Amino acid sequence: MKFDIVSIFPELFDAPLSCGMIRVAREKGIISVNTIDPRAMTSDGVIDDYQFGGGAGMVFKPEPLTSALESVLTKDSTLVSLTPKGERLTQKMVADLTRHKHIVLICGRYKGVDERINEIFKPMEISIGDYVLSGGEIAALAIIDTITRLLTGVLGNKDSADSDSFQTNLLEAPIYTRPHVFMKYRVPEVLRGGNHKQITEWRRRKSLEATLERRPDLLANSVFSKKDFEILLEVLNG
Ligand code: 6GU
Repeated sequence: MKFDIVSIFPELFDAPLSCGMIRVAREKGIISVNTIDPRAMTSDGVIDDYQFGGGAGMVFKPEPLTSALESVLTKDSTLVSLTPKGERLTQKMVADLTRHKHIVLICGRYKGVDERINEIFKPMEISIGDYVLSGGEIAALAIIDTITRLLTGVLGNKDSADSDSFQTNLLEAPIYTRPHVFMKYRVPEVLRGGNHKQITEWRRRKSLEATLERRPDLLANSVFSKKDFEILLEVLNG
């Protein structure tokens, strides 16, 4: 998977792309990441201007972005523009994006990019949530991170992606490691008993409880067994 990031702050990506799983994926050649600075595509260094019609906030000029995009786009590219106006990113979208070969990420700044960039290049417009970032860079990193950890050979254990919250539309059960008593707080006995059927049931119950309590909206897209319904009813009835 190849990523090209179009951003006026290429240095912002140095540390995040040099740590942990992303670093390993780059070292193994599973992903490659390149940045393109639209400012370097100008003769005067100017990449923003006032908006037609008036109003607060500057607009990302179309020419430097177009030059940057034309320098990286091929027929195999998928173009993504990071904007709070975009479709909100979900794990399903991330899973779909793993099938693409080359993803070009446009990091908007200021009030946004000149609309003609959307008209000409027709990018997928993606937002990472209902809040406003000062630019698309952190969102681009979220996309690179979420895609990369799903690519084969990145996670040590394939199961750890399969059991993720949102892959199953349920939040995960609590997890513990040694020591089994810490500041008088004990690990639930069932997890130490070695009965795998009981452990699976306990985790399922905890998942259902947590999801019902914190993210009931997710339950609309979860798949339930008859036993799950019994557990949910029990929880609802206190
Ligand atoms: Cl993709 N960009 C900006 N600027 N703010 C956001 C966002 C993107 N997603 C959520 N907030």
